[in-house]
Amino acid sequence: MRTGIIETYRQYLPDFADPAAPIVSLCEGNTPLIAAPRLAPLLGLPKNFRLFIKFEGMNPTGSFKDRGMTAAVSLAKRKGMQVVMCASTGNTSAAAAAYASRAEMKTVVILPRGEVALGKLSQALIHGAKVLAIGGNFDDALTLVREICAEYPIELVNSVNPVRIEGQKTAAFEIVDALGDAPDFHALPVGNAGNITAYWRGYREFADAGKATRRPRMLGFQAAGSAPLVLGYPIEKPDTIATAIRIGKPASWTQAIAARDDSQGLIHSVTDAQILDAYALVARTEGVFAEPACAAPLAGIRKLAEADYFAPFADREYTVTATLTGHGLKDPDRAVKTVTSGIVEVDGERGAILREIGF
Ligand code: AN7
Repeated sequence: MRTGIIETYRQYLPDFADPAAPIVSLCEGNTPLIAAPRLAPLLGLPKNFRLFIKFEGMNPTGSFKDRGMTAAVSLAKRKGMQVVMCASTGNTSAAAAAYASRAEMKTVVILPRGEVALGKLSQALIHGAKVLAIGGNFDDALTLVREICAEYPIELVNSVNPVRIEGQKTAAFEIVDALGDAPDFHALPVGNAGNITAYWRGYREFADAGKATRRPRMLGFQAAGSAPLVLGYPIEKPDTIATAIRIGKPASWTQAIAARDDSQGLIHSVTDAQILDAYALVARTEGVFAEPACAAPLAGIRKLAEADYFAPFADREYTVTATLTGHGLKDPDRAVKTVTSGIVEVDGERGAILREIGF
């Protein structure tokens, strides 16, 4: 039975050591680790590499944010807070609104106007959040949220709230539990950089606990028009079709660089065209529909493979895991726009249909 990440991993979550303290959960986590044997060679991975997709779109609100939000909202409730607030490119707002509703709390979300995928917006609205759309971008929204939460009794539930990272590290635990060890490489999209921070912590903790014999190289990928960690300076006007990761000043900058360097990994960028290619490819070859930002790590693996990055690792079988952070249904417009073959209008009779499908 699904119990949610806090109950499953309580012994590794010091904030939740007391089993009597109530938690707010939607049975998040326990997401599938899906083998991707058809996609792996198409991305150019060598034959001795196995690729797995950690599909975080299978969480209750359709993204990895639920892991952090069960933790953040549980603590806010325990503290007696009545309102939670976040800036968001969409997924954080959906998760905050869902968990806060369950906790009988109010949610205020600040979004970049016109830049949030419809699925995410619909979630925040149906859960009853107060949705405020500003003219600025995500970074501007986060600055406002930080200022307001510092002065008023409102719980900030962005990943600058440390318990969010604690919740999100459980995804790395699940991967180790599923594989029996840590992978050799872990690829994921990077926006505000909370998740790469969380995974690295999770992998380190499970290695320290003796649950894994190794720690993976962390491979982070940003969109080219929105790649401050790659360029080494903040971006004032980040731009990419992957709206989830359109972030120019990542809050967890230092931690992301530490994860990269301590793991002997890298943070690279991929173009929107490469992202869209990988987005369609994983859907067609493996049946996994993830939102565009999630394709960044797949596009990144392909780019690395083309540059022979994996070639030196030839002495044994290697495992790569890639987190696909959110569900494709979050952004259906993008899917419809991406597929140029589109819909064929046909007369509603056998002959016309058979002609169209070549029988
Ligand atoms: C699908 O919802 O920042 O590097 O406000 O929605 O931990 O920020 C979302 C980020 C990757 C980047 N994939 O993760 C928000 C928000 C998806 C995302 C990221 C996000 P971080």
